Amino acid sequence: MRGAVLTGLNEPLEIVDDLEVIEPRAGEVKVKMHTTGLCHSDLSVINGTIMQPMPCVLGHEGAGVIEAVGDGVTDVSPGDHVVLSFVSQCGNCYFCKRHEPYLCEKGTQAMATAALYDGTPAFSRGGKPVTQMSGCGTFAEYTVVPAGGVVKIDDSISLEAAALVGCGVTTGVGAVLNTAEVKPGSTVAVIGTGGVGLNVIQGAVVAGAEKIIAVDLLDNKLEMAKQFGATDVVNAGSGNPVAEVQSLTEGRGADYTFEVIGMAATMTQAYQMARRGGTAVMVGVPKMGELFSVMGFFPVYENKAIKGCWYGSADTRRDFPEYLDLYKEGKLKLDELITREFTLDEINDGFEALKNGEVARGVVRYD
Ligand code: PAD
Ligand code: ZN
Repeated sequence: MRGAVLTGLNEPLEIVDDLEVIEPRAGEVKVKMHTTGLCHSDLSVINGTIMQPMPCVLGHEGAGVIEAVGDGVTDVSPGDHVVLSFVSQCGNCYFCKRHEPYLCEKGTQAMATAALYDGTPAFSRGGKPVTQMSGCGTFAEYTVVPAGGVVKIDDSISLEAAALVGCGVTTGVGAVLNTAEVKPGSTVAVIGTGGVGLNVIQGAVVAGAEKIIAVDLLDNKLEMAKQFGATDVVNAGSGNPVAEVQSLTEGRGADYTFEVIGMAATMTQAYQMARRGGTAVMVGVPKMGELFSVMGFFPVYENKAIKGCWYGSADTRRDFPEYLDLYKEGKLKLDELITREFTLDEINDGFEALKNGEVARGVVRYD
């Protein structure tokens, strides 16, 4: 079958047609991929910001149809439409039992090793293992994942729109509703309004935020931000974005701020843009080893919280259907997030478009 494989850092993905995938074993499912989104985290694996063992089939945001299930799988059956979760839920570990399945021990191990629960990946080429990003590997026509790594969805929902729920939507909307628990009437500032940041903005609209300030370097992204609900925009390239957010909030700073880029400098800005008693949420994934600085005095004196946000603090079984209901009700814009569609052969062009800031989300369709 066909797939896109990363064979070396900063190399274009290699489009291959000799990729093999195992049949699902006990507790695993095989998915025929329909659509996959191109997320900045994939780009971060390509450039070494996020480490995954290579060769690796990238892709962690996708939707498709169950092709086969292994022994003991009862939640889904062949023909079911599913969204893949980039942290699978085992249901049994310390975190799953405490309703923090986004931290699932087995799911986290699968993510770190880019493999299934037994440590081996589903893919191979010429008899040699090929890993699967985040335990998913959605840049292939078929993938095999743990049963707790898929969530069944309503057949009537477009699989293109549903694919985005696998990462960008769940991370962005969840950062607002689950991680920060933004209160109605609040002021929110979002630094970085790409595929994930736009979902923070629309999450803030759902939460009833009154003022939503979008901060980005690109005017086209700030235009998109307005379409997704930003009430004010700040171009970070022209002036001091912290001062601009302060002046838009009577000098106080925002109640909640979100860093959605993954850079130390903007993490510090997110901290500084939050008001006393406010909350700064870190969503972007910085390069390992990068430090961000906040003077020790301030979180104390300002009674300010710094929160990390992994996968929108999601319970995918609860949140995927909820976000798709909001989409059906017209409260979440998913179709509008897809700026361009690419074929698998064009996937490297898709990443160029993401790098250049041309797209909110690009997607690859497999039909
Ligand atoms: P994206 O490339 O679509 O968006 C990033 C945006 O940041 C773009 O619009 C840029 O123009 C903008 N930007 C860049 N530099 C600056 C700056 N200095 N000031 C203001 N704006 C700037 O990426 P994305 O939305 O797909 O992903 C964003 C980050 O979120 C990235 O680090 C990704 O790895 C991370 C992510 N985290 C999780 C999680 O679970 N925490 C999940 C998914 C993605
Ligand atoms: Zn992602």
